[in-house]
Amino acid sequence: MPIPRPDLQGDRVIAHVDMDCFYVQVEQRKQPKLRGSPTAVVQYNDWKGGALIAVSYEARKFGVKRSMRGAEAEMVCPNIQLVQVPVARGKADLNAYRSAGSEVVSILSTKGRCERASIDEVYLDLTDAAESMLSETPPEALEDIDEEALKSHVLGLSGDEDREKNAQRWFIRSDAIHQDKLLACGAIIVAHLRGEVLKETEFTCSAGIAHNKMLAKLASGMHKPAQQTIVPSSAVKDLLASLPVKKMKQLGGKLGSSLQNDLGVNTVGDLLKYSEEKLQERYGFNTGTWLWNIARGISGDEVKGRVLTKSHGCGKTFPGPRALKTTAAVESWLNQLCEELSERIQLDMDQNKRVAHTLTLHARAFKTSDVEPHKKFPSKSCPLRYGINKIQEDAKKLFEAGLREFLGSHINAWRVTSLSISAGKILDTPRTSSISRFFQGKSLSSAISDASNDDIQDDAPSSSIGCKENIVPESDEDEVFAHGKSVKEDDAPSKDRKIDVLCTQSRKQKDKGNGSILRFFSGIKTSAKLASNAPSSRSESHKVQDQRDHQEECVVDDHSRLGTISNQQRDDSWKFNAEDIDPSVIDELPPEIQREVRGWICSSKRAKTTKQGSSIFHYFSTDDNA
Ligand code: TTP
Repeated sequence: MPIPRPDLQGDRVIAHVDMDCFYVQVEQRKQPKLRGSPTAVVQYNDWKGGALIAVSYEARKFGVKRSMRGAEAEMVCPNIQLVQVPVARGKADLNAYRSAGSEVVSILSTKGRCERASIDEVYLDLTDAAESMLSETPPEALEDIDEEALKSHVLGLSGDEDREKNAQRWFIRSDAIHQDKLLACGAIIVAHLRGEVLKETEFTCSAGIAHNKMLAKLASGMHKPAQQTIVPSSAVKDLLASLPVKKMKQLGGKLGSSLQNDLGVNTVGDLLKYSEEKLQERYGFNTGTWLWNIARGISGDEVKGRVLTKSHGCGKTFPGPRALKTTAAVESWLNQLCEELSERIQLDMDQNKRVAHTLTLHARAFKTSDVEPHKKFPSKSCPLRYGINKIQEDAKKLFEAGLREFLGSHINAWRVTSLSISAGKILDTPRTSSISRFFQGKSLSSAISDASNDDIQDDAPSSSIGCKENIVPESDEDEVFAHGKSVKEDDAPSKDRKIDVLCTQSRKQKDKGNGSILRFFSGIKTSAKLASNAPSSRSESHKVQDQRDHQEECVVDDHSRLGTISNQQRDDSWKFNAEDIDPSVIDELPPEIQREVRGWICSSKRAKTTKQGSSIFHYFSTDDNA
């Protein structure tokens, strides 16, 4: 659901930069002989020459469109060069495009906060850079303005023929309002960045420069390729007046349809007829205000400082006769998708020290009889466990859970037409090798517990399957995770773990993983001991837990000691035999944590005591009196 955010209109300078026919450019860089000729990138598939996923601007002139297949494109443009997407594991391998996107991001992120929005687009917050430029070298004082900047399309300026002259005048107008001067500075910075991108990567890109993300995004696509468009505040009303509502982000679906069908609102400008109260009455408080705002070009969405992907996903479609009919076929494809996903999250962990927490499966399917023809295959999530086999195992369980729900009581044959698996809720791990810090950001149980049916959660349905990389996950993925962890794990620990977690009534939220560190050492004879004093040395795990879940009283005990525990007793420590630790469990951890744990186990074996003050000590402090 859209959320309105206050916007300090005009105070920000935001750019949206979008690469031009991106996959084509990546292929043209690989094969320079393709430059300048009509080219399209085709998805791996031999049916009618495969589906086009990127089309060069030269080919577009002939009427070649992304919706075409290779054979159709050849009919309208006989000279077209069709380049196959690289293939790995029987599906498109997007790695080359991903890293090309990263090259661009590393250049664009040098002038301000940068949010990577997809494989080939970013938002930049250039407010500070523009303010500095305006105070130090305002455009009117510049002898030469970047030629590329002067070619900008400035919305609201009249006369196409004198566009450049008008733009030049607009850039150097000394009586311009502060907001326009800021935009002019932003446009000069963007032109410079685009030049750098071209020089360093050989890729062209287009950009929109405005006072917020929504307007910048709308503008970046208005003049392509290799051009930029500026949206001064004075031009916003006209820009939105004729813009079809369905073109707006978040209005492409049901909300947009309802606006059209129920209110007769076809353009964003039509929304101006409705008061905020009326829109709130109809669509609820937040959505109503959001709609009222967008009709006026108001949007306070921030550019989030994020240059890495927010999720990793890989999918495969099985159109027409290729639809999958058996669980064995689904499993075989899932295994391949999971292999790729596992490699990518592992690489992310190694390179960026980030850990993914949620595994989500999306599928499209239909039943061969026409019962419930509109029923969708439910998307399912569970905590993500690292390791190819575990991901494959969990993905299979997610599919089975989804299929059961999809089929319901009907015994029916089914077909799966697409499958995708994604890793979301990716969080940083601290750079320092500290297991305690690692677990702050990670519900460890997600890495070690089975994706039992209790862990499997419904996920928001997605239409994201396809070849375009989804950097930003479904908006409610975080929400799903927040509720997604099995509460039962803590409520009813398995017998062999011999661990229990007691929490007081005042606990507001069910614990998500408090005992997880204990489960980590699943083979251990844990002898939880309640320390009778030293609350100041209260275990770090509990501090973390307290911060996370706002729980006021929560202690770890072993089964033999279940009972009420006083505040004084709350400090917990427990004991284990290093020899009892299952080494395969340690293999699941990130390498630097593994090293720390192994080092600690060795020293523990040697000394039979753990050094006070070690970060690990806080979790696994030994106590011979237990
Ligand atoms: P887009 O930015 O949507 O398009 P584009 O860069 O090819 O062309 P434009 O100049 O009009 O922006 O997508 C970026 C890349 O993502 C595109 O080159 C190929 C890939 N892609 C798919 O694989 N499938 C899709 O359905 C879309 C929309 C894109």
